[in-house]
Amino acid sequence: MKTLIKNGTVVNSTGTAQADVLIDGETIAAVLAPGSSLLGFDVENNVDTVIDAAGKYVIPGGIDAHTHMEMPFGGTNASDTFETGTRAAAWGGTTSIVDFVVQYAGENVLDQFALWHEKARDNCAIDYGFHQILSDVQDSSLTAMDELVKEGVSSFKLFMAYKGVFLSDDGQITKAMQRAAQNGSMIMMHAENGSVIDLLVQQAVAAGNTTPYYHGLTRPWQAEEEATHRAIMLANLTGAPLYVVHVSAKQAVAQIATARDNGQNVFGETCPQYLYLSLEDNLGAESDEWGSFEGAKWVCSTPLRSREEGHQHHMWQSLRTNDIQMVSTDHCPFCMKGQKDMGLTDFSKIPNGIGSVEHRMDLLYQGVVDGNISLERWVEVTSTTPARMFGMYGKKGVIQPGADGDIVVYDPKGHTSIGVDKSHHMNMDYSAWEGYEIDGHVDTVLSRGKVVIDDNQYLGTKGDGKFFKRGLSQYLI
Ligand code: DUC
Ligand code: ZN
Ligand code: ZN
Repeated sequence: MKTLIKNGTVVNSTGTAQADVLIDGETIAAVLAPGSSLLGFDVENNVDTVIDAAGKYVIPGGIDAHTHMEMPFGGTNASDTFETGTRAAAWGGTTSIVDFVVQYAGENVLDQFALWHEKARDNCAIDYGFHQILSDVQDSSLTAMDELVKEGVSSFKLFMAYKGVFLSDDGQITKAMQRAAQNGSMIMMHAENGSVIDLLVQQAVAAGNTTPYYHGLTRPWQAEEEATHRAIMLANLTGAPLYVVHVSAKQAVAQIATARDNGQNVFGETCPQYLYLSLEDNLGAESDEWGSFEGAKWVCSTPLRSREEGHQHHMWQSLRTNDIQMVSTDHCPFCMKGQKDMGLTDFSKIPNGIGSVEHRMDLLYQGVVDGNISLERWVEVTSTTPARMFGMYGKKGVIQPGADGDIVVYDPKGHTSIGVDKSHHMNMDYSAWEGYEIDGHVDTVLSRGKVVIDDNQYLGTKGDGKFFKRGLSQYLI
């Protein structure tokens, strides 16, 4: 099967050019000068399919490097399965995800890795890889880290919060970091001071402050800044590279920027919710059927931050200046009915998470329209950097010969209205992005050369997506 995408504007993170893209089977064969002829050979009349991308952007498929499909968490499971979540991702122009294998205390890391393969295999609409969560860091977990690197899992997430669920203490973190420094893998950190948060939560609930708004108030920016600083110091001590996930506080960004300025291998990720949404959303609206509990729709950790304090503006700026390197979603969806409502009388029982896997490319493109980032930076933070950060670049994250045919044809003159009755394919009974209007549209999506979305139709099949083995981060020397 040969496909030609002609007349489009090809946008890579390195620049933009008018070019035609030839895909042979699953792989990009050539990027051609417009007109589709190669050494006098007429390409257009020798392919099976021609996609006319005139007036549209042709970009590498999005890579969401932080998702939690069907994750057991908060007394329930994230509501998107690998099947529903990856299909929704495809709808939104994301052609790869990196999800997290979970190891809770006492569990065996390699057993969990096998279990997650079972969950994902033959179910995904797009390609997928895995990071590994470590909670207690047993001796067997350290040897498993070496094994997993060989299996293409080259990044390990640790938590400084969620005591009794995920939390690793500083000694355990240091041990895992020492191993990462030896085997070249990346340490990913959920950086919030869990003990402080647990105390503030207990005090709030005891005082009768039980609405979702208190979720944000009991996870203050100081708890994020302190943990970010501590993680950076432990990484400095051990020599491990550090990737701080879901950064939401401007003070945490400053810690990351300082470490980078000092030459340390420290990287920061933010998410669309920290660019657009705010703590005030956790107040909910009395006009909503859920009243103030509506605020539960936006309960996630790290929490949304106060708009008055300017975190959102600062986060866009940090993306522009590369103090923050990339944008993932932390896609961890829960329905209001039967899941979020477990915390109706106590915010601490609301499962933490927001679903955005479908909308990340659009929401970040709106940042281009609004003048917050350039077109090339859009591609960089949503595709190229995730590919390089997590050892996929060359096959993913770029339109060049030899890369996988993961391509999105994006229409800057199109429009996307987000909401449960509009564009919404995630398995959730609400949208955290209800009412958002995007000045652009995902027209066509190819996953390894196969058209999976076209003209507002899903044309793929579950199982199209394959597991990919990742190499070490391409940001490290
Ligand atoms: N934060 C969330 O909001 N959900 C899943 C885990 C996490 O760290
Ligand atoms: Zn986290
Ligand atoms: Zn997460």
